Amino acid sequence: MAGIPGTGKSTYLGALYHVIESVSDSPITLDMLPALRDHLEKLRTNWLAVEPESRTSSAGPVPSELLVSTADASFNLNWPDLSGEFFEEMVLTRTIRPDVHRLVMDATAMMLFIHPTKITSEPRIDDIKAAANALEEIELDAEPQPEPSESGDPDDKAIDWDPSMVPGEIVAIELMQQLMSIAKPTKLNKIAVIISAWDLIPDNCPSPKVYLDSVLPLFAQFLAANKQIYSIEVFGVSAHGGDPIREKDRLQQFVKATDRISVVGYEGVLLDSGIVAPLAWLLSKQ
Ligand SMILES: Nc1nc2c(ncn2[C@@H]2O[C@H](COP(=O)(O)OP(=O)(O)OP(=O)(O)O)[C@@H](O)[C@H]2O)c(=O)[nH]1
Ligand SMILES: [Mg+2]
Repeated sequence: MAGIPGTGKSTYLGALYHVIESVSDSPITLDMLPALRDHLEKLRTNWLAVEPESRTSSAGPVPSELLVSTADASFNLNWPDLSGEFFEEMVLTRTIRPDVHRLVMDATAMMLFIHPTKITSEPRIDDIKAAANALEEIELDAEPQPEPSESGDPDDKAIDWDPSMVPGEIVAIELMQQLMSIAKPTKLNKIAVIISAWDLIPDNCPSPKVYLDSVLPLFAQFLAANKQIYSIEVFGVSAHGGDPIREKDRLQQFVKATDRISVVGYEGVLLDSGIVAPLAWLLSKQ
């Protein structure tokens, strides 16, 4: 699982662990309780209680190994929970920790997480041009104004560029590009893009396809270009089923916690297999 901080990686893992461990008719089930499972149990407990997850420690990858079965095969998944800070560091400083580098190099499949609130809508070049033209017309009509003084007024100062100002869409592309350049092309085959907190997406955006085309068009083009090399699928995932702070009471009232999960495919179709759908696709032969 890759994604900058707060993109929903740990919440997804907590809900997934609960489903594969305890839902008997799940399309993917856990074969054996993992030897190291304290972290997974904590994630599951928080998810069941609708507690927002705290940031995953940046001390190092939190290991977890999941022995799972689908209808026709068994898999041993090396699935560490990784702090988003590792990925943020990759984008901002172009450096990667050796242990994370090794994990990416050996990855056969990947989930890339994007959280809607981490995407700031940036003005397009067309919008800036239109605004500049409108401003020019106003200035031509207006009385001549004195040149702005070099008074030291902070409003007059240009803001220095800082890597943290990079828009969310560019961060997602840059991160994916770096991960693809590190991963062994002979190993990495499938990439699931997860738009997390899908419950936050307004109703007028019916599918991840529409969301990508309207909010992340450059990222959508980047995915389309890379579909010649990798098998890529996009999912909208609501692991909590709503805002874990504002809607906590409503979410806690579900008799079956798994009923609050909803997962949609690229075209917006609600997927019956729910939280396991992205993993089931990654493990499938198609
Ligand atoms: N509305 C809503 N919020 C969600 C959902 N899933 C996760 N969140 C929120 O998204 C935020 C980030 O979730 P985490 O799972 O901690 O994200 P992370 O990617 O593991 O973050 P790091 O550990 O810092 O890398 C938290 O405030 C969650 O409560 C969801 O389905 N709906
Ligand atoms: Mg986390």
